Amino acid sequence: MNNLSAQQIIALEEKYGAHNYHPLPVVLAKGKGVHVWDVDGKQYLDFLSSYSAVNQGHCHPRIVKAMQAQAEVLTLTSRAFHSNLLGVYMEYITQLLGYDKVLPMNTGVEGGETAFKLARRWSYDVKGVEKNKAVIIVAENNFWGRSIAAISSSTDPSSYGGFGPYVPGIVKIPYNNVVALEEALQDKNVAAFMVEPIQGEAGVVVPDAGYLTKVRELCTKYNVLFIADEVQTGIARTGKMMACDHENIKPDILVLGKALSGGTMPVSAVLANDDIMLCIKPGEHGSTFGGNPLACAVAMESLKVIVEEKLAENSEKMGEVFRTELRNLNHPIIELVRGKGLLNAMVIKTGEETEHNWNTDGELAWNLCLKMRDNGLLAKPTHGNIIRFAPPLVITEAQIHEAVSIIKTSIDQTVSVAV
Ligand code: IF1
Repeated sequence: MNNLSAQQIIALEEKYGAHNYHPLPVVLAKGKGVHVWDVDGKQYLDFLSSYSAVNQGHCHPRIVKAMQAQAEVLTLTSRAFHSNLLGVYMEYITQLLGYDKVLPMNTGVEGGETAFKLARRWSYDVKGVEKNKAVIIVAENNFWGRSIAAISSSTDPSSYGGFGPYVPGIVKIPYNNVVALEEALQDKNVAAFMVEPIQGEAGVVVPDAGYLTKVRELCTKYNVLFIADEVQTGIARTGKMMACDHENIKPDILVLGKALSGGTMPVSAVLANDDIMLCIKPGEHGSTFGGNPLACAVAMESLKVIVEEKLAENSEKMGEVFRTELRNLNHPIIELVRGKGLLNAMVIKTGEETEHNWNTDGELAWNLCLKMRDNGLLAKPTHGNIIRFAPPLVITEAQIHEAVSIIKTSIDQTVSVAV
C-alpha cells in the first residue's frame, strides 16, 4: 500500500514502464465480486473482468482461501519432481471436461504454442505429413497472444507489424466461412485448424449457428485436428462451460487459460486425448511453472466454483437480460448489440452512418468509456467503435439493470456533448 495519487501512479508507469499499453485512466486498488475500487475509494462495476480472467468475480473467497492455504505449504516443485497435487488436479480437470489428458502451462499464449506443437508433432507421427511441411490453418482476425507464432498467425498489423520474420506453415482463411475452410483442407499437409468459437479481440464476433458443427465435420473428414482456443470463451463465459458446448461438439485440442485461476495467477491448460497428447515425449515440452502445486490448488477451486455456483447458467441468463435491455434502449448511436452469455459487445455507429458527425476513429467509444467510468462502470473499446461488455459471471439481475442504466446515462451525456 502507498499514498500516491492516481496521477502520480500513472506518471510512474509512464516514466518507468514500457509504453506497450494505453489504459483507460483509472487506477484500481481493490476488487470484490463484480466491483473494483480505485485509489480514491470510488466503486465501479467491472465490465471487462480483466479480459475474462475473473469470471468467478474478483478475489473469490474460496479461490483466495485455496491459494493462501497452498501458498503456505508448497508453491513450486518444478516438473523435475512430482507434487502431491498435480495428479489430483489432472484427474479432476480431464474428467470434468472429458479428455484423456491435460498438459498444464501458464499463460494463454503458451497454451496456443503447445497446441501448435502438439498438432505439428501429431501430423508427422500419426498423420504422416512429410517432415517440416506441416500447415496450421487459422482464421483471419484471430487473437491468441503476443509470441512470435501468435503474431505470425495474426492479420492485425498492430500485432505483427515490424516483428518479422514470421513463423512459416500458417495459412489464414476468413472466419465463419466453411467453404474457405474446405478449400484450405485440400492441402494434405494440414495438421490442424485453430479457431476461437467466438472471436474476442476481433470484437466479440459470433459465427453463424452451425459453423462449429461444420468445422468439426470437415476436420474429421480431412483427418485434421480441430483446435478450439477457448482461452477467452471457456469456463462459463458464454453461458456454457465451453462455447463449443453450444453446438455439442468436442474439439480435438482444447486450450484454456484466464479464468482457470479466477484471475489470481497465470494458469493455462491444453486438453486432448491420448492419440494426440502422447505424441509429445519426456523432455520435448514444458515450463518451470506449468502445473505447479499453487496453480493446481487454485485451478481446481476455480473450476469447482464455476460448477457449484452454476455460473454458466447465470452467465446465460444474465447475458439474455443484458442484451435485451441494451437493445431496448433503441439508442440511435447503437448500431448493434451482440454476444453470448456474458461475452458481449456494443457496436457504435460511425460518423458516416449517422446524420451527426460525432464519431471519428472511435473517439466516441473512448469518450463513452470515460463517461461510464465517471458514472461507475468500467469497459474498454476495442477496434475503435466496439465496446466489450463482459462482467464477472456472479453478477445479479439488479446489477445488470444498474449497469444498463449507467450505460444509458453515459451515452446521453456523451452524445449531448458531441453533437
Ligand atoms: C493483451 C483482447 C481479451 C485470447 C485468446 C489466447 C490469448 C488471449 C482467445 C492469450 C488473450 C488478451 C490478452 C490481452 C488482451 C486480450 C484480449 F483484447 F485482445 F481481446 F482477452 F479480450 N487466446 N487475450 O483472448 O492469453 O497469453 O494473454 O494469457 O493485452 O494482450 P494470454
